[in-house]
Amino acid sequence: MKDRREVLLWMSAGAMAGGADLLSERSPLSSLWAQQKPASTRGLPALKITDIKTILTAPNKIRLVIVKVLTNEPGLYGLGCATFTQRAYAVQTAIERYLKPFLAGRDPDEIEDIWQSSYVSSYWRNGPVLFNAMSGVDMALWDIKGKRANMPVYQLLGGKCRFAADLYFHASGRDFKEVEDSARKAMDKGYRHIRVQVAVPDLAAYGAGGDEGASQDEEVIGPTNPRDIWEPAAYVRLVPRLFEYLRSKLGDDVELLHDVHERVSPHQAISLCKELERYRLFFLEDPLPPEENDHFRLLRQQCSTPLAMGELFNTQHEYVPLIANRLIDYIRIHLSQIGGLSMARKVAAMAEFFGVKTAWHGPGDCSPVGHAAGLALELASYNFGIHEGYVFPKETREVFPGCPETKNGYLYANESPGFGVDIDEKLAAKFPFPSGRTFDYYWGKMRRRNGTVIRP
Ligand code: GCO
Ligand code: MG
Repeated sequence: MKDRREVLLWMSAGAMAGGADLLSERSPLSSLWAQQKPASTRGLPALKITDIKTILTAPNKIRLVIVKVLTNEPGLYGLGCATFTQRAYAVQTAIERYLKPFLAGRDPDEIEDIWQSSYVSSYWRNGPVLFNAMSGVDMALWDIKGKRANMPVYQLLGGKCRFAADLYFHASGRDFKEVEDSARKAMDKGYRHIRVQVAVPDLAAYGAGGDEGASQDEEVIGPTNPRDIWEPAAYVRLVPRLFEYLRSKLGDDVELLHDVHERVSPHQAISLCKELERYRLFFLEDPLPPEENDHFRLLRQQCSTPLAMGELFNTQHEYVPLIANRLIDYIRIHLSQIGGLSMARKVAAMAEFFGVKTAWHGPGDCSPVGHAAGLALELASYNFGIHEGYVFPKETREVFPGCPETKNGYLYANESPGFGVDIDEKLAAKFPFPSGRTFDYYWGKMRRRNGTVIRP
């Protein structure tokens, strides 16, 4: 077996090098490859990954996972975001037990190869845990490269196409008036893009400040004992009325957005998007779950409401067809969920050719490092659409010095080398994950009246 493999290797080496000369030398194959090994760094000292740390912190009361890649150059390290808040400890294990030993001693300059080799290192690949772990390392390596080059990462990606990224603000409320008031406050601060969500009376709500479906009692909830009830029909009837109200109160200039959060059937998504056409949305987000990707073709044929999709996507098999078939207007993947900046920059470049703009997912469960990585790409991408705004609380800004700044509805990059965001580890340790339950029991609990669980 060994002989056969060697013969095959010899044959391919011979073919690559022109054949006869190599084969006649009869030297061991390994030494041949060694001779061809190029010097990897010109002018810069050779670097090695010496350690990879996982930092868990929750200054905004949301579990954040940060990866710190350390090098043999004193003081040179990078930070990346690996936040999969619902399964944070699983990501920590993937980093500590698997990626850290796999990458020990590697050259941090080899970002693309580290991504590709980590990707296949588990044989079975993809998935939110492994990709978030890879993202933590990947972003940290870009941060290191920026620091080494003494440049902000957006410079490494091609330089600025714009001075800052437009942000959207989240306005939500229990009724239309509350949403309006919240939107007005944001507009007064200079926001030109507002995402609006309203609670549906008597139903559990998503992102609307009402009952978020987080019943905390110890009672066992299941199909025969449903609690946090959601019915899509009532929601689909309410949303057009919200937009009618807001357009009449706020006027036409402000850009309005909305997140369906995938909780409707394909036919409901189609009629909702058609009804909303007249209110000229900036975009409607996640009208369908990833399991129903093929329905975008029907949706697209029937309405002109701009479609944003994708925070739940993991792999290229999910988002490439939607982009390549021009079925969406905004790609909304979560950077750490697809493996980090290396993958996201390919998605951005591909999307440009199909008229699809970027609107990376940027909620509170994306750390300031994750937001800064998205921002670096946005500044350098021609087809940038919008940055999801998250108002970082004071504690988060203190734990992450250099956290990107919001002014006048824009997010500005920190102009320091790398992503320009650091972490105060001592302070981070003062905000441990919330005690008690190791994850939130929010997801997988909301049900239809008849007990059927809802896909959020
Ligand atoms: C958004 C999202 C989030 C997600 C959350 C899940 O558009 O910002 O839908 O709010 O629900 O990130 O953890
Ligand atoms: Mg969303």
